[in-house]
Amino acid sequence: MNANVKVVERKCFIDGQFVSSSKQFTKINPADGTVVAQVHEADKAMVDAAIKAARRALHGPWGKMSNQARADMLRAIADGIDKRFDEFLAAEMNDTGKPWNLASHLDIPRGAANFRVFADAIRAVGMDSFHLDTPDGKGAINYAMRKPLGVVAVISPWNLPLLLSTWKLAPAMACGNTIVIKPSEETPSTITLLAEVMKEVGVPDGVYNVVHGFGPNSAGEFMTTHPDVDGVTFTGESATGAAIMKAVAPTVKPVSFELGGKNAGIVFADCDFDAAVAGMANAVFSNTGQVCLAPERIYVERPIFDKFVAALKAKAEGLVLGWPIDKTTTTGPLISKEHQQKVLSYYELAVKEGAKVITGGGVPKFGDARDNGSYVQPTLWTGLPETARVVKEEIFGPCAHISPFDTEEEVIAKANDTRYGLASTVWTTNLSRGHRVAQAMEVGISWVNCWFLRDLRTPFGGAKLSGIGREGGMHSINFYSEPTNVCIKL
Ligand code: NAD
Ligand code: 6OD
Repeated sequence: MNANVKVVERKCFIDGQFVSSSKQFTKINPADGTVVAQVHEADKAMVDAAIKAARRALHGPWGKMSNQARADMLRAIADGIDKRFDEFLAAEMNDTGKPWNLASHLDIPRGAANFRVFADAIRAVGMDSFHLDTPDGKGAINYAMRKPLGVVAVISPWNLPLLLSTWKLAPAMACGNTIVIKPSEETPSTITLLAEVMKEVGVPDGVYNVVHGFGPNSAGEFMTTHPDVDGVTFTGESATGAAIMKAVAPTVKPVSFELGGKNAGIVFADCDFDAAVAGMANAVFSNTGQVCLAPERIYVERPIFDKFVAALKAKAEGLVLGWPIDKTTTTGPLISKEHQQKVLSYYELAVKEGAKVITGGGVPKFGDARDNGSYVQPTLWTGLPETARVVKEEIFGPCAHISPFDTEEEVIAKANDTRYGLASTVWTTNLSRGHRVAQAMEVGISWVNCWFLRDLRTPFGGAKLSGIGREGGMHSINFYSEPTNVCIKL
């Protein structure tokens, strides 16, 4: 019932070659608990070799290539992903248990689109130029040029593996950097397949290196503490971001961090009700709730509260928890047994904290191999105070707590009463209120009457514990380049 039952080897990719390691770990398909891959874990020497290869490549043909030529190569990579679409799709589904519907419409197409967007962006960039008046009246001209940051370490999470890795790889490569990437230990496959594409389209050896492994005392830490890495771009948990910040401090590397969230969804009584219910159901349950942008806190204006809770409950109960390959499946498993245990611990905590369980709260029973997987029931609660841990902490599962509110001021204060600041989604047909509330959110991304609608040129990132810096369009180009000013006395 899986997309591909063969156990594959996922090797590291260093200086244009696939490299084995004597130390390996297994990757489990979370839909049924079967082994899908043997992954070669990079030791310290392999990480060092990858960083050295990246350093050499920086000064090779890649470093001398025009922006136009690099943009063409990025487009060729995008075409290469498209050509092997089914292979990428099967690999992503086997690693994550994502439903076919989601991976084929979001993860793999965005993997290719990220390269095309930054191929365009690098062709469109300009730089500052200033004329300076000088006492001799002759003046000076200043112009800034962009150089690559250098060797960039990319560390990515498991929830949208190809999408989120290429979201960083593409702009970094567009700017002429060389890469050492460590995908999550849970999702080694698509980033390894991408190495084959890089080779096929002629990306020079050493430009793209893949090291597999974990965080502490493994490839992640070896990369972040390495003195010859010039910048770290990371997506993952806020606590991991804090650990990486400490690790990079002695060598003063710039960081770009996209971290966790505890996002608010706000539904006003004047909303388009059906659109709001459908939109919020998608936002809460898509990718089994494993989206950093998902609203785990929903606030609904009191006059429509009961009706909204009933309608969202019906949506949750209409989800199809199935095999990833089945095209009718809407909801797959969580990424792992470990994550399933974490989410279930919050399901228990919610009850202990006094929640009313509107739907779900446990593990579904299938009577087949999916019972060995990591599924949980889509779950909704009401009745918790704002101080409850379930309302404060990121759960990263298919669940949300729903509270009523009475005034705009009240809901803005509640939505912002969190240490996170990633995203929000507001539902209203009142144009002024839409702007007002969206602007009042202390977040990096504020949606009105939509969620996860992306224009890849716009700034993306989080406030507070949700991140440092912004990526997207010029924001990415700015992070991945080192501007150098040239001043010429006339
Ligand atoms: P994670 O932080 O556990 O792991 C992310 C990556 O960091 C993995 O590759 C992991 O091996 C590595 N890592 C772990 N410890 C490390 C260390 N000490 N040094 C170096 N590398 C280390 O996150 P996850 O569980 O893979 O992903 C889920 C989290 O990511 C959630 O908190 C979610 O909100 C967040 N996320 C944020 C965004 C965003 O854009 N803001 C996007 C997706 C996911
Ligand atoms: O769409 C993107 O570019 C992006 N970074 C999405 C992040 C989703 C978090 O899970």
